[in-house]
Amino acid sequence: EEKQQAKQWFDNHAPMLKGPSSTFGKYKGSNVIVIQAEAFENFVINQTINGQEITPNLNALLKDSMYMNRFFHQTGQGRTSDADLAVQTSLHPLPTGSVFIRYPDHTYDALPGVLKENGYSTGAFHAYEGSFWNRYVMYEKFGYDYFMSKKDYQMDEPLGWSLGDRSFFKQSVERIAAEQKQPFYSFMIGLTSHHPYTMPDTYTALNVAPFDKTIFGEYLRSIHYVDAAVGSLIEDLKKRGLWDNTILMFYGDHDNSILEREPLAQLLGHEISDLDMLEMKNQVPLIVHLPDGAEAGVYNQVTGQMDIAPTLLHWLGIDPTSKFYMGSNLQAEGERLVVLRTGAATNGDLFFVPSADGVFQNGKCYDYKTRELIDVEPCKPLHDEAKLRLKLSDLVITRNVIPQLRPAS
Ligand code: GP9
Repeated sequence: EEKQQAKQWFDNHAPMLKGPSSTFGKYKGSNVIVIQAEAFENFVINQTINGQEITPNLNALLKDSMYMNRFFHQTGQGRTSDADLAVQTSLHPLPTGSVFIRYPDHTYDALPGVLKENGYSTGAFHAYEGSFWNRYVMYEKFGYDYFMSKKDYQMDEPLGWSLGDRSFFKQSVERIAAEQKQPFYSFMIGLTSHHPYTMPDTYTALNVAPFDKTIFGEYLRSIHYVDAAVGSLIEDLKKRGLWDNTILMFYGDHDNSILEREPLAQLLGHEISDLDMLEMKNQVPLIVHLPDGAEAGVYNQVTGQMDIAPTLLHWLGIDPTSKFYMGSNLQAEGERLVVLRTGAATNGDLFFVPSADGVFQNGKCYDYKTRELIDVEPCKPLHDEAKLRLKLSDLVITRNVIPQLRPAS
C-alpha cells in the first residue's frame, strides 16, 4: 500500500520536474561540470571584509549566471555524501547514517547513469581516499565511467585534508581534456574549505581583521582561497575552448558547523535573529552558468539540492518526468516546497521548523515575507507534506522501490 502511495506521489509530482518548454533541450549535447564545494555557506557571496570581496571570482561569474539565493542544502548525518545523494538522485538522505554506506546496492535514477544512457561520458573527481563515504562502491552504482580519487593526483599542493582545490581542479580538467570524450558529465568535490579551515598565509591574502586566528576568520580565508581556485578553473576551461559548450554548476554541500552568532553579526552589521541563523545554517549558494550566459539573474524562489537533477535533464532535452525524483525544476511553474531532512519546510511564503520532540504544535511557523513568528497552524500543510515526502523517500531508498515501481519496458 505504501509503495502505491509512493507511485501516486511521484505521478502527481511529475509536472514539477518540467521547466519552461522554451528551454527543454536548449543545451542538448552540452558538457556539464558540477562543483560541490565543502562547507560553502551562502552569506559569503557578494560580501566584503575590510573593503575586499570574499568571493570576487564567483561574484564576477554571477553577472552572466543564474544565482539561486534562497537555495537550501538538504543533508543529514551523511554530510558531504548526503549532498551528493540529494543532487545526483533527487531523493532525501536518511534520518540516520549515510545512504552511501547503508544502501549502495539499491537502484537510483542517478544523474551520471541517466546521462551515460544518453551518450555522455561520466567522471567523478575528489582528491581524498576513494573509500571514504563508500564512494568507490556508490559511484560505480551511480554510473560513473571512472572515479579519480587521491591516489590519482600528484600531491603538489598539500593543503588541509589533502590536495588544495586549485591543483585539484587543474589536474581534474587535465584528465577530462585528455580522456573524457564529449559530451561529458564531470562531478568535482572540493575539500580545502573543510573544517577546521586553517589556511597558511602563503595561500590566501584576505585581511580578516578583527577575526584573525579565529575559526570564523580562517573559514573566510579558506573560502577566499576556494573562490580563487574556481576562478583558475574557469580560466583553464576558457583556454581549452570548453567554456562555451559547458554548463557549470557550483553549490555548497552543507553548513560550516560554526554556531557562534557574534562574528556573523559583526561582519554583516546587524543582529542575527533565529530565522537569520536558520538561513545561515541551511542556505548554500547555487550558481549556474549556461553556455550562452542565458537566464542570468538573481532568483528568489526557494530551491534546494534535490532540484538540480530534474533541471539539468530538462535543459539537456532528456525527459525527467519518468524518473523517481522528489525535487522540482528550478524554474518550474506551480507551488514549490523545499523540505529539509529535519522536517523543516518552506514554500517561500511560510517556513515551518519542527521542535525536537516532533510534536507539530511545538514547532515554529514563520511568515517568510515579514519574517515574523506566527501561530503554528498555517504551517500544518507544510509539516504534513514534509513528513509524507521524507517517509516516501525513506521507503524508496530502504526498500529499493524504484525497480519495483518502474513500468516494464
Ligand atoms: C572527505 C569529505 C568529508 O571525502 O567528503 O566531508 P564531510 O562529509 O566530513 O563534510
